[in-house]
Amino acid sequence: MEPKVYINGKLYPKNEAKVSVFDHGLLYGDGVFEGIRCYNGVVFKLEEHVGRLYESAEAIALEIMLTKDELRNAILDTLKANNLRDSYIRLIVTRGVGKLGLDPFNCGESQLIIITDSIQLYSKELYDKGLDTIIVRTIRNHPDALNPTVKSMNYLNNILAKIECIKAGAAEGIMLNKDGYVAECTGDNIFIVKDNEVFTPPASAGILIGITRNVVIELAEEAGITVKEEQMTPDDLFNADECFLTGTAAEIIPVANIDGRKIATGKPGKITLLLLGKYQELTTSHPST
Ligand code: PXG
Repeated sequence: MEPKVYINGKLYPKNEAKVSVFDHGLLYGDGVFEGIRCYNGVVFKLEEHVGRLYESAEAIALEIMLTKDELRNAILDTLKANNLRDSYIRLIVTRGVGKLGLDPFNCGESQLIIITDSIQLYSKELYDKGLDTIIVRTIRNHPDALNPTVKSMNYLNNILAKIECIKAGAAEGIMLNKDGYVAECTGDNIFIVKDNEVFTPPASAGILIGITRNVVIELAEEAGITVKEEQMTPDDLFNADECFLTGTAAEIIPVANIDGRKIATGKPGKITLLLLGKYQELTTSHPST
């Protein structure tokens, strides 16, 4: 069966799922998006992802033509039409079809696209071994210029960082903010463990507040582990006992080394593995519907 893509209330076969070249999403990267996982027929953290999509849209003065309820139903219907129980769901809301020129208010209605597919950011082997990473020179967007809490279609900052790390042969790039503090990776949040406490950069470091990040903080606290949101420097990373990354697609993945420097033994650490186990319990323990 050919995959079907939802565009503005209709399902199209994958090859016929197209948007106009005059859509400001394409012309100017003017839009917002979300990435969500469905595990065994249950959409993981659906409320949170839908909530963040509406907040991102609000931040760029973009109206989503559906209510949150209608959007949730559209997601579930698209999964059903594709007969999927395990999937990566990509929501995209573009500014809509307009004229050349920046003015977003000459565009028609915003366009809503729902793609249900799969995504694998890192190979299975890397989950056991940990990632080779580098600190990239591309500075994370200044939060006062383009707020990284908005999950916008403007990902050039992250793509430039990704190009840098791929050219250097690394699996992921760690981005610093304009003050030299650690922000996040190109598409994942970052955590370290030091003396049995968990640390992650705060919102003020200029990061996307990852939904996986929030789940991991909760899981750690439930396990009696102290979590601190604190500014951290590259030295804090090099001196960490453990380091791992989080994201909807990546889930939790250990970091083996940064700029060629091993994190402790270079093997996934015990708190990383504990949290990974708890995360997997959460994503597999849902009753199937
Ligand atoms: N930081 C950035 C910059 C991200 O884009 C995360 C952190 C993790 O957030 P969540 O909420 O997923 O825990 C992201 C996640 C895609 C895609 O193509 C999306 C992301 C990353 C990589 C690919 O849908 N966003």
